[in-house]
Amino acid sequence: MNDRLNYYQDIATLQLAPLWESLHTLVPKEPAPAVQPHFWHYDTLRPHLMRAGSLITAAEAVRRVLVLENPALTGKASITQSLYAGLQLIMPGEIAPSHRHTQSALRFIVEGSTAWTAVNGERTQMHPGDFIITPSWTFHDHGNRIEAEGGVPVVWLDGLDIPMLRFFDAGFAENYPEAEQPLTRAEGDSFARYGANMLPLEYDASYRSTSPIFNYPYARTREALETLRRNGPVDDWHGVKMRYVNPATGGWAMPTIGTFMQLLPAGFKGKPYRNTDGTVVSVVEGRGTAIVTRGDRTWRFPFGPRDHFVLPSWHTVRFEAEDDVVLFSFSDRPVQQALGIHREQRLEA
Ligand code: 1HN
Repeated sequence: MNDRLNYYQDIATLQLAPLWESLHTLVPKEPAPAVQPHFWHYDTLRPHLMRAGSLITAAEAVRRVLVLENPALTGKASITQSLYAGLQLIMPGEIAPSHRHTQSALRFIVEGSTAWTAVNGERTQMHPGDFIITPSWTFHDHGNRIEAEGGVPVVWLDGLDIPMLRFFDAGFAENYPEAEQPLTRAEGDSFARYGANMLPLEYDASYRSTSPIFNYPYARTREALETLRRNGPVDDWHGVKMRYVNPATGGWAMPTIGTFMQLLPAGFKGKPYRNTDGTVVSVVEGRGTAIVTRGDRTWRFPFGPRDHFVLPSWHTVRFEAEDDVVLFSFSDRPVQQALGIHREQRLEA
C-alpha cells in the first residue's frame, strides 16, 4: 500500500495521476449530481432585492441582480453546472447601460410592466410572463419609465449560459460607448417580420442559431396553452407543455438554452419524470407543489406565483396543482441533444 502512495506522490510532481483511483467516479453508472434542488420564495427574497434598489444604482451596478446560486455551487454564480440565473431589478428612471457579450441571455418578466429592453437597435416593452432573448454578441440595454410617468420597480429572471462559456473559455464582452444604443428599428418590427408565421423572402438568419423573434409575449403563449388544455389531451407527466421555437428553423429559440411553458390544470396530479437537463423554474400563475426525489431523499416545494426553484439532473419530479398552474422553465437541453447525450424517463410511480 505504501509503495503505491509513494508512487502517487512521485508522479504527482510530474502532473501525472493514476486513472484507476478515480475511474468509477469519472464514469458513473448514472449521473451523481452535486447540484441540489433548491427553492427561492419570492416574498422572502423580494425585500432584499428592493433593498439593493436603495443601496446601489443600476448605473453603478451595471446590472443590479441577485444571483440564484445553487447551494452546492456557492460563489460560482451557477444555478446548475451549465447555467446561471438571477433576479434583476430596475428602478423607475434607470438605465442599465449597453454592452454585449458572447453569453446568450434570456429575460423572463416577473413583476412590473414599465421597463423596456433594447436589442440590436430595437426596443421591446417588457410585460410579466414575456420571454425575451438577448442573442450572443448583440448590444443590449434596459430602461424604465420615470416615476412621474408611472414607472414602478420591474423585476425579471435572467437566464444565461455563463458557466457553459466559462467551461469552454469562450467568453468575450465589450461596452457600448454610450449608455443607450441608438434605435434603428421601430418597436414591434421583429415581431411583425418573424412572429406572424411568415418570414421575409430575403431572411438571412442574422442571429444564426438564435431565434429572430426577441419577445415572445405572454398573452399569445397563455392563449395557446388555454386552447390546448380545453382541446386536450393533457399529458399525464407534463400537463400541456410547449417549447419555444425559432420560427425560421423549428429548432430551439436559443442555441444553448431550451425554454418551455406549461399549464397544469387545477387538480392535476402528475406522474414522476426525470431527465438529464437540470431545470430552472419560474412560477407564473397558480399554487401547487413540486415533489422531488432522488434515492431516499425527498424535497417538497409548495409554490405560488413568482417563486423560483431548480430541479437538478436525474432527480425525479412530479407536480401537483391546486389551481391552474403556469410554469416557465429553462435548461441546457439543446446542448445535450446536439451532443446526443440527453436522456429522459417517464416513470409510473
Ligand atoms: C448581463 O449582461 C445581464 O444584460 C444580466 O441584463 C445578467 C450576468 C452576468 C453577466 C452579464 C443583462 C448578467 C449579465
